Amino acid sequence: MSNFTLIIGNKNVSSWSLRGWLAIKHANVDFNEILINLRPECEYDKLNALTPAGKVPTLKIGEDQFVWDSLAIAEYFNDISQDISYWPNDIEERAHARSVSAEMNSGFVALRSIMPMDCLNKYDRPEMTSDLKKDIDRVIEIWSECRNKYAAKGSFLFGEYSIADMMYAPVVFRFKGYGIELPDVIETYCSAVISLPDVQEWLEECDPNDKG
Ligand SMILES: N[C@@H](CCC(=O)N[C@@H](CS)C(=O)NCC(=O)O)C(=O)O
Repeated sequence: MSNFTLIIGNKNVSSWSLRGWLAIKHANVDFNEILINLRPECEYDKLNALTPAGKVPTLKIGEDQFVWDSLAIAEYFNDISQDISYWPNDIEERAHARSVSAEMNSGFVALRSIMPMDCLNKYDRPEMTSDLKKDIDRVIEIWSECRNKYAAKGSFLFGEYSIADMMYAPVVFRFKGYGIELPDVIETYCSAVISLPDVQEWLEECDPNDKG
């Protein structure tokens, strides 16, 4: 039996769960999953009984150690994974990757609330409020800058797949699900994320009846 249990929400709609799940998958470790239904009604009793912060994703290590918040989970697997890359090696690039990841983790409130992630279903383009437009423009700015700077190193934000891509993967599904028009360079980046084997495995386990 594995030492790791990842507690997550409904795969089709739980964007933070997707980030934490991509982080543990990248580590190539065995893990158990516990699914907590967040929709249509949140199973608060189960959520609060199983997680210290009442949030998914939460990683349980052994019987009594917990790591919560998707970025903390990703950092934990970075720390324990000797030969697997989670951040760029270069210090300046790593600082850049950490900055855009932290920006995702703490911001983009309009994008998150007006365009909830729903991996499998399609929705009409929402009304473009100034806050939503600001968030979408900022994501496009971040991704474009990264792709322009690091394209020679690979297909992802910092060339090689990193925590930054895990943090922004749910935004790829938001853009696709709500038909947001994107520059070609961003379309290409979105396709690279969707083609990742780990992302494809997540999609296979999504239930389209779980609605965002
Ligand atoms: N910043 C946190 C956010 C976690 C979060 O808000 N998760 C949502 C589900 S996607 C949740 O647990 N909601 C239940 C609640 O807030 O009661 C992370 O990165 O993990």
